[in-house]
Formats: sequence, structure tokens, C-alpha cells
Amino acid sequence: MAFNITRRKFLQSASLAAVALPLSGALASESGITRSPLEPKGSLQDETVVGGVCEMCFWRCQLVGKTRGDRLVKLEGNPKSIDNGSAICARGNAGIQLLYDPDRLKYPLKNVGERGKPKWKRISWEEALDECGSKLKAVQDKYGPQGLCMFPHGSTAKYPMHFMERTLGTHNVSEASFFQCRGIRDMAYMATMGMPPGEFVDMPNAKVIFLLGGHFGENIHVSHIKQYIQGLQNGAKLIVVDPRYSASAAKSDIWVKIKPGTDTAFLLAIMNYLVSKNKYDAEFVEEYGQGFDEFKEGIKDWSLEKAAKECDIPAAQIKEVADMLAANAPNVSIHPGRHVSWYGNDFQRQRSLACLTGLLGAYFVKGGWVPGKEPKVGKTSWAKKEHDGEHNLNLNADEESIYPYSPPGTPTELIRDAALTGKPYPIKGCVIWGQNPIQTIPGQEKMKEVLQQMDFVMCVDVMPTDATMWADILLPEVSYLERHDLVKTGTQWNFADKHQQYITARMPLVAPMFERKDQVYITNEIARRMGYEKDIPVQTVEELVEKDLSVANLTLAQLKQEGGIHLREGKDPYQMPEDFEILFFNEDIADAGFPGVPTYIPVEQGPAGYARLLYGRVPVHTFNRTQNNIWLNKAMPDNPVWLNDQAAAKMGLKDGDVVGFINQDGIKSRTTTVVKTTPGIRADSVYMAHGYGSANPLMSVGVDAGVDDTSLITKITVDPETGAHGMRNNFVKLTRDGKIIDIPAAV
Ligand SMILES: Nc1nc2c(c(=O)[nH]1)N[C@H]1C(S)=C(S)[C@@H](COP(=O)(O)OP(=O)(O)OC[C@H]3O[C@@H](n4cnc5c(=O)[nH]c(N)nc54)[C@H](O)[C@@H]3O)O[C@H]1N2
Ligand SMILES: Nc1nc2c(c(=O)[nH]1)N[C@H]1C(S)=C(S)[C@@H](COP(=O)(O)OP(=O)(O)OC[C@H]3O[C@@H](n4cnc5c(=O)[nH]c(N)nc54)[C@H](O)[C@@H]3O)O[C@H]1N2
Ligand code: SF4
Ligand SMILES: [Mo]
Repeated sequence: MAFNITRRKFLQSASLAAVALPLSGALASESGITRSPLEPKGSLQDETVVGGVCEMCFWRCQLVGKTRGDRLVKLEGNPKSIDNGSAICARGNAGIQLLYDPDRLKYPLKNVGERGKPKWKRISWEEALDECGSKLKAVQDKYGPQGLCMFPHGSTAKYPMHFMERTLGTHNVSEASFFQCRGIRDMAYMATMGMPPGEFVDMPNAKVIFLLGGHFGENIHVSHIKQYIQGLQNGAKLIVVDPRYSASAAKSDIWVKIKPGTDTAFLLAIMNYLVSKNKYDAEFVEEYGQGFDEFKEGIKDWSLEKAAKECDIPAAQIKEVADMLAANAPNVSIHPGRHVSWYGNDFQRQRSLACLTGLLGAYFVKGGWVPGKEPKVGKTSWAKKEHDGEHNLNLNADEESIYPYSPPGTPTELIRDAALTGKPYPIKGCVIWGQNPIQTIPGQEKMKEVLQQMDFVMCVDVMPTDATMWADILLPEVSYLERHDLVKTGTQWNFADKHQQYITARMPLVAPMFERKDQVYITNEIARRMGYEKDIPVQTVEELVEKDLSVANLTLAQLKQEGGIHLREGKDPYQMPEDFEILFFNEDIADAGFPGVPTYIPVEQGPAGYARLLYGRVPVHTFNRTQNNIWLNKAMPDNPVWLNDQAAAKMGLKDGDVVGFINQDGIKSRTTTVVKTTPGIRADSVYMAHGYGSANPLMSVGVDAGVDDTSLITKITVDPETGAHGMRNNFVKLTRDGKIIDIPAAV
């Protein structure tokens, strides 16, 4: 009986609730869903635990955890942090719901069904490790180490990756962060000014912030967003180049609603205008530039009018952008971008961005590109052994690089093609660790065929995902809230006048539950079983972290005592390195048979009736990895497709209509989503958030929610210089009640 309660009992429960509310978070209580399978044990006194480092995405904000007994009840930014400060984003907050997700992997599992249609049987760690060790060894014995491949991502994947690369000796690892994300950017900037650019733009001090296909506010990295907002508050003008009215476009002074795939033409026209009107930083170019004459000559045909036609935007707008940049140079933040694997012609666009930064003199100046100087820490890992031949798929028969500007590792497509053809050699063993290659890599069916032909597939993850369905053995890892792992460093040079550096190391905020294990344990136990006992570099993950910290004269105990973060004095970040130069024309690129001056390579246009499929981030999810998170699912349960309002009117569609997709290859989406009509997207494109539409029924919250964009990206393009994927060359029509609806291009 609801009211049959004594006054004393009522007061007791009311005061408990009052304590519980702020700690367990309003969302949990409002939704009435408590996913925590256990009540706290031990002291009910709330405590603050320091040393957390978030990994709900890869920005790694510094955290403190509020614990009650043995339970973690809330996450906050570490107030000592000079990076994110006490702020964390929605995803960071929701880490608790990953920690206690009842669907999380708990025990080692063996697939006694089929790959792709698994039946899971719980097995002991002993049996799981024996099986992984012996199966990987069998592949190695039969095909050589090159018969093994790996799809890694995230902080814990480095240690096993180094075991595979350096000790076992396979070159066939393909990191998502390189081949589907930012590898092109890093290589293009290295080929232009000698360094990977990170996202090191001094936005707080910028007079203009220039974003090309990046969209802050949807793409969220806490400290970066803080810097961006600080810049805008300080009066920076904002230029946003995006076919879609993004969260950044909504804050912009100039929104360039560019035709997708034409950005390089746009950049070349800006640069040609600056050069021909003498509006560039001639002194800077004279001092640091190489190959400027070839560059000038190479881009001279790019008039504003020519680019305007190509990019489907007014010539006057290109001029306006160029003039705004020139008038505020050198204090301009030309953002290098992050996810830049767009069209398979992306190296040239990234080179253009690096050259534009040079033309404006915007390297190592206030408001420009400023990398900051990080403290030195160790990099303990497996040692490189001698191997017979590299078996590098990226070398042809004449030992020349196929993709000379490939980021480290092997281009994904080379691994997949070798696996499917057996040429130049078979690839028969696969380790998937912290990556979801089914939803991350274009060509989903191809990926499935690659995994299907393996002798053995093992997967280490925290959740059951679409990729884990393809494993023979599936191992549960402890999450970032329950483990030691990386040492993280950074600087805070651009918030204040005082320059500071920080060093932190991820420490557990709470003890692991069930039978989850960490990366050092798992890797070492497999290595032992493969006969590499003697090569094991550290026995525990704590030992690894202590070794790395010792290089900076620090220990975990000291870090803990200092509130989880060690601060030290930084160095002036604006000092130009001595040998700095900008290769406007790069002879090596030309010698390798590619354009040495940034060049526009047009992309394929879609057939009539189809629109280009674009995708991107939403603030409350990270790719596919947060789809089963109950708080984040509640915040954005599916991914509506953005459809130009006039096109929608012609198609007879309105907001909320349920639709599916069919692409240019006749591939249909497995699930549906709803329409969002808006003038904020070009009529030649549709847009949806990436990472939805999971097929794994063990994700009780995320399964079948929204549409999987990757399933529609079946046409595979590869950037010729780097071997990284392009993903935006696919075109779709909508489907409704079994009927296919053309998308009109002209509205
Ligand atoms: N279509 C399309 N494809 C894309 C993109 C896109 O926008 N659209 N974006 C690209 C970009 S920029 C990137 S960076 C990549 C990202 O690609 P992925 O890194 O593959 O992305 P996630 O979906 O986060 O998958 C990571 C996997 O790691 C697991 N995981 C999470 N935490 C841990 C952990 O602590 N340990 C272990 N072992 N596993 C863990 C997750 O459960 C999930 O299965 O995707 C790229 N691919
Ligand atoms: N909330 C959240 N934040 C994240 C992540 C996350 O998963 N969730 N992931 C992190 C990671 S690893 C990465 S790499 C970054 C990615 O973040 P971004 O680098 O910002 O990349 P996307 O999210 O892919 O952004 C796609 C944008 O490009 C636009 N676009 C599409 N085609 C074109 C074109 O041809 N030209 C131009 N100019 N624009 C185009 C789209 O409309 C969209 O606005 O986000 C990071 N931040
Ligand atoms: S940006 Fe958000 S999800 Fe990413 S590390 Fe920071 S708090 Fe975590
Ligand atoms: Mo990324």
C-alpha cells in the first residue's frame, strides 16, 4: 500500500532520495530506469576518486568519479584539469551507463554457431586464451606472420598491436584513426610543413576561424569546443564551408553552402586570388616557402568564376572569404579538420589547407596554427624483432610503394584484397580490438567476406556489436573506468598568458566486475601460449604505466596525491622551429607520380534521381559505440535523414515520415528512419548521423535503431596518395512502403 508507511520510514526514505538524486543524475530518476544491476556494498559515504580519463571518445578528458561503497555513481571533469576543466560532455557523463550496461560483455565467449549468426557459449579464460594462442599460432606456422591481420582502435589496442607488428612481425594492421579518419590529414601536412597538424589551432586568439567540413557543436571534444567558443566570444569571425547548415554554420558569419566534393577547387581559387592580388604574406612565403613559383603557375587557372561554377556558389562569396582571411592574416585559424576521408581525392585538399595556412603566414603565430610543446613521457611496449622480409602489401614487385603517403600500418583495402584473393599471400587470422570494422569501413559485405574466409577471428571489446558477431572467440575487456592504461599529456598554452603542461595517467575509478580483464593480461597470456614468453615487456598494466611515467620523474602514487594530474611550467608555443619550411610544390610527390602542386580532382556525380549520401557526428553519440547507452539513446534514439525541404515537397514527404534507402548498387537499408525536412541541406545531398542501425540483437537498446550509413556505402574509393578510404561517393534514393522515390536534383 502506497500510503501505509510510518512517518519515520517516510523521512528515512525521503532523506536517502535527497542524497541519491544529485549523484545518480537527474536523467536516471526521470526516466525511471535504473540499469545498475547491483546495489552499492560497503560504506554509503560518498567519496571522490581522482585519476579518471574519459574514453567515451578519443579526446580523453580528465575525470573524477563520485563513488558510494563499491559503486561509481557520477562522473565529473577533474577540477584540476587545464584541458576540459570540470566540464565533460553528455557522452562523458553517460560513461556510467556503459560501465553498468547489463548487455556488456562479462565472460569469455566461444561462438558455437556461425560467424555472423553466432551462438555464444561461456568458457573459462584458460580455454579462451588456449584457443586464441593455438589458433593464431597455427595461422602463423602455416602462412607466416603476414597471414595475421588486425583492426585496432583506442588506447588499449596499442599494446597488442605492437605485439603483432613488432614481435610477431605482421605489417597488416589497419587503424581506423588513420585509414578511415585523419591519416590523410597527417600525411598531407607532413608533406607540406613537416608535422602532423593535430587540431592545433589557437582559436581563442584568432580573428577568423575557418572550418571546412568540420562542425563544432555536433563534433564535440570538450577543450576544443571551449577554445572555439572562447574565440567566438573574443570576436573571431567564423567561416564555415559545409553543404549543410551545421551547428557551426548556424554561428557563422559566412556559410559557404558548397557542392560536396569540390572543396579543393574552392581553396585553389582563394589561393590564386590571394597570390594574384598580392594579398598573401609575401615575407613569410619568401622566408619559409619552397616551390612557390611552380605553385603559382599550377593554380593560375583557378579564377573565382571557374571555382564558383564548379562549387555551385557565388564568385562574390569566394572573394568575400578570401578578403576576410587576408584582412585578418596571420591571426587566422585554418582548421586542419579531423575526419577527412571523404572522396578518395582528399590528400590534395588537405595539402591545399596546409598551403593556404602558409600563404596567410598563419603558422606559429597568435590565432594561427600552434602545436604547443608537450612534456616527454615513456613509450613502453613490445620490442621489434628481426623478421624475414616485411611482406608489406604496400610494396609492389619492384619494392616501390603503391601508396607512398600511406599513414603507418597497411591501407585497409590492401589487406582486404589480399585476404579475398590470397594474393600475394593469404590472410587467415584476424584480431579485432576496439574497432567495429563492420560499421566503420566502407564495403560492409566485403568486410564480412573477408572475415568469413579466415581460419580464426578473435575480438576484444566491451560491448556486443556488429563486429563481435563475426568472432570465434570474444573476450571482455575492462572499461576505461576500471583500468589503468595510458599516460596522457597536453598543454594549455592558449587559454591564458601563462604556459602550462600536464601529465596524467588513466587510473581506475572503480573495481572491475565479472571476469573482465585488461589488455596487458590478455596480450601476455596469448603471447605466452605462442612461445613469446621471453619477449614480454611488462607483467602488468600498472608496471607499463609506471615505466612511462618514470621518464617524467613521476609515479602513479604521486599523481594520485596531486589530484590525478601533474602540472608543470610550459614553453612558449609561438616559437618557430629552426628548420621550418612549407613545400608549396613538393618534388617528391611529383616524382612519385602525383600532382606536386595541390590539384583539384573532380569526383563522380550521382545518377539522376539519387542524392549524395553525407554523414557526420551528433553531440550525444560516438560512432556506433554509444548506441546501447540508455541515456544517450534516450537523448537521440535514431538518426533522421535531412532532406531539402523543396525536394521533400516535390516528393510528397514531410517531417516524421518513415523511410528506408536504396543506393546506386541496389543495396537497401535493413532498417528505417524518419525524414527531417530542412532548407539547411543542398538538394543534391541527404545527410544522416553515422553509427546507427546496429544489427546485434544482444544490444537490447541500440539494435535496429535508425539506419546504418555504412551499409549504404558500398562503392569503395581509395585516396591514391595515402590508400585511405573515401566514403562520400555513394548515392541514395528513399523508399517508402516498398516504393522507391526519386530525389529531384533541381528544386
Ligand atoms: N560511414 C562512416 N564510417 C566511418 C565514419 C563515419 O563518419 N561514417 N567515421 C570514421 C572515423 S572518423 C573513425 S575515428 C572511425 C571510428 O571507428 P571505430 O573505432 O571502429 O568506432 P566505434 O563504433 O567507436 O567502434 C569501436 C569499438 O570499440 C569498442 N570499445 C569501446 N571501448 C572499448 C574498450 O575499452 N576496449 C575495447 N577492446 N573495445 C572498446 C566499441 O564497443 C566498438 O565495438 O570510424 C570511421 N568510419
Ligand atoms: N559527439 C561526437 N563528437 C566527436 C566524435 C563522435 O563520434 N561524436 N568523433 C570524433 C572523431 S574521431 C572525429 S574524426 C571527429 C569528426 O568530426 P568532423 O571532422 O567535424 O567530421 P564529420 O562529423 O564527419 O563532419 C561531417 C561534416 O562535413 C560536412 N560535409 C559533407 N560533405 C562535405 C564536403 O564535400 N565538403 C565540405 N566542406 N563539407 C562536407 C557534413 O555536412 C558535416 O557537417 O569528431 C570527433 N568528435
Ligand atoms: S569529449 Fe566527451 S566523450 Fe570525449 S573524452 Fe571528453 S567527456 Fe569524454
Ligand atoms: Mo575519427
